[in-house]
Parts: sequence; structure tokens; C-alpha cells
Amino acid sequence: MSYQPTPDDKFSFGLWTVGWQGRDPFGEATRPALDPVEALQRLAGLGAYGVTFHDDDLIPFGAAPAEREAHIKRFRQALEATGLVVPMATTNLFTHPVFKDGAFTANDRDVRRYALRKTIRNIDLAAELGARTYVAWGGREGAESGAAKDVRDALDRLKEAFDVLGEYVTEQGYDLRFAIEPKPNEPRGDILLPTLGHALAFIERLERPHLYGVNPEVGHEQMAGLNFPHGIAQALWAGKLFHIDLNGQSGIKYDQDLRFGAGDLRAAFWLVDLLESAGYAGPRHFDFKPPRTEGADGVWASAAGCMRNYLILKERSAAFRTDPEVQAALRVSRLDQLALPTLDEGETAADLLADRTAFEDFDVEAAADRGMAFERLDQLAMDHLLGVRQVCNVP
Ligand code: XLS
Ligand code: MN
Ligand code: MN
Repeated sequence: MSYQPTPDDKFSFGLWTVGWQGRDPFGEATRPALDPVEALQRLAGLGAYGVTFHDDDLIPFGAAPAEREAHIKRFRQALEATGLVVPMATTNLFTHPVFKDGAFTANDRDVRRYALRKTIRNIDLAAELGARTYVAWGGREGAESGAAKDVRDALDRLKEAFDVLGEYVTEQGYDLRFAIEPKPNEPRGDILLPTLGHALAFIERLERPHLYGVNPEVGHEQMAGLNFPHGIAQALWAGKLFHIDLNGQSGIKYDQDLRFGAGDLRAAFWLVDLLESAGYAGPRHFDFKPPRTEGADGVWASAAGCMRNYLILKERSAAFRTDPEVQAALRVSRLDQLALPTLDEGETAADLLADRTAFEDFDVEAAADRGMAFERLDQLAMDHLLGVRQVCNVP
């Protein structure tokens, strides 16, 4: 297999990813600015299908209307020339100092109103460009100290903001849904909606819950020590996986945004296995940062590596799932039983209480003695991941 991506793989990249100049809290940029048009040409050449952007990635903050239009026109022409689509767009509500205390939850009311206007302006552009998902990452919605933010009031304001945006897209008739992106910290000491679970619970309190889902990022959940594939499984189970940010992270530390497959490789394997077996149909979106050690060539090698690693893991997962020994091992570990309802169809709690085999006659010790055989199953997965088992029946 060549692991050469094609548009059918639905790989997309943020303009801010390949365009990252390498500025960090301790050092200046190590790379020159990248023209979005060049980014599109290079990404299309590598086999991507889509490109995403924050408003300010495309149009410099504060650009006059004519300048804004010129940037949009050039971008549209590059989209047409390359055949790339815009599946998602988002708002930069974190770079300018006006957002230092947040955007939708800033203590200052005028800042909150400005943030909503900035977002709505880019939602109009996103809809014009055919985006179906609008991501909202609230990086500055948070605090460094206890009294600085009344979190319950802030959540009221966050709900208010999303309800206003939901009302707006509904009234405009846009075919656009929101994907909330959780992150525990960075740049704020603590960010609101820090994990997938917080975001999923929040969505249910909104006026139009069907319009909102999540955009989980690999590294963000792993920064909190959480199991990313488990979180994704719950988002899928809830019908809320609207979008995904793929990258790599090595444990609980700053947001590394490594290329996909770097960092926790086993989590990446189980993630691809889950997305592919669950039939996730959305974009495979990379939100990574080519390390600042890289020059221009390294940027494209890093972007190509994200897609290559996804395709390798997809192949490894297919080999794992179609291996007859794995299928037998799954049965030995009783995964087929987990898929069965615990009560029979129509069986009630009273029926369960009347069933002596379920309790009075149940051999607790014998059941406790049964091993689960998970170690053999996991070693089979490991062998497939490491490529030491012969690949059989790969579709
Ligand atoms: C930052 C986030 C950001 C969002 C989009 O940590 O990942 O890049 O994906 O604003
Ligand atoms: Mn990140
Ligand atoms: Mn992200």
C-alpha cells in the first residue's frame, strides 16, 4: 500500500497549522509568514480535500472592508483552482488583547457584544463558502484566580452567546452546526468546558441542542490525562461528534499539537479503529503544529506525515478486525455478550427478581474465577499495530 491520500479520505487542515510560524512563549518566529494561497496549493498537492480557517488567518485583524473583500476573492480563486473545499470555519477570539479576559464570557459586557459581532461576521463568510460546521474554541474563557470569574454567571453568558448564534443561523436558514472544542487550560489557567464531558452536558442546556456538537482534539483530552478514544466513543454514542481535531500529545503537559501519530501511538490506533468502525463520515481534520525546529520543507513533511499515519493506522486496524484469530479472541473475551441487552426483550425488573438463576442459584465464585483474556487480545492488537503479524483479508 502506498498510503497516498486522496480527497476521498477527507483530510483537512487549518490554515493556522501549516501556517504556524513557530512563535512560542519563549521565542520568536522561526519561519516566515505563509501565503494562504500557497498553503492551499501545497495541501491539495499532498492529497488533502479541505482547508479550514479562523477569520484572522485569512483576513488580518482590523482590515478595511475593501482589503477584506480582496483577501476573500483571492482565497475563493485558490479554492476553485485547487478543488479544495471549506468544511469548517471558526473565529479567533483569543489573540487580540481585547479578549484577554475572554470573549463570550468576558466580564466586560461590551467585549462580549463585540465578540458576538465578530463571530457572526465570520459565520456569514463560512456559510457563503459552503462550510457545514462552525467550531467554537473558547481559549480565553476562563480564569487564573478564584474571585476573577463567577463561573455560574459565565456559563449563563456562554449559553446566551450560543443561543444567540443558534437563533441567527436558524433565521438565516444556514445549513451550519456548531462544534464546541473543549480544552482544560492554556492559554487561561483554567478554561470553561475543560473536557468533552463538560461540553456534552452544557449542550443539553442550550435552546436548540440539535445544532451543537463537539470538536474534540486529541491532545486536549490527553492534557487532562483522559482516554481520548473513550471520550470519542461517548460523543459518537450521543450523536455529537460533529468534527474532530487530530494531532499528537505525549502525556500531561503543555498543548504539544504534534503531528498525528506522534505522542500516544496506541491511543491513535484505537482512535482510528473507532472512527473507521463506527462509520464516522466527517472530515479528518488535523490541528497540529509543525515544530519550530522545521523549515518550510519540514512543514510539508509534517503535514504529509499526519495523513500517512492515519492511513497506516487505518490499514493496521482493518488487519486487526479481519484477522480470524482476533475475532476468536474477541469472543473469548465475550465482547459479543456485551453487545447483548442484560434483560430479555419484554423482561421487567419483577421478572429479573423472580429469576433464581440471576441471584439465588448464581455461582458467584465460578463467575469470579473466569479470566477475561484481555492480555492476549491486546497483544494481538499490539502485533498488528507494530506490523509483525501477517496482514490477511485486508479489504
Ligand atoms: C487551540 C485550539 C484551536 C482551535 C480552533 O488549542 O486547538 O486551534 O482548534 O480555534
Ligand atoms: Mn492543541
Ligand atoms: Mn483544535
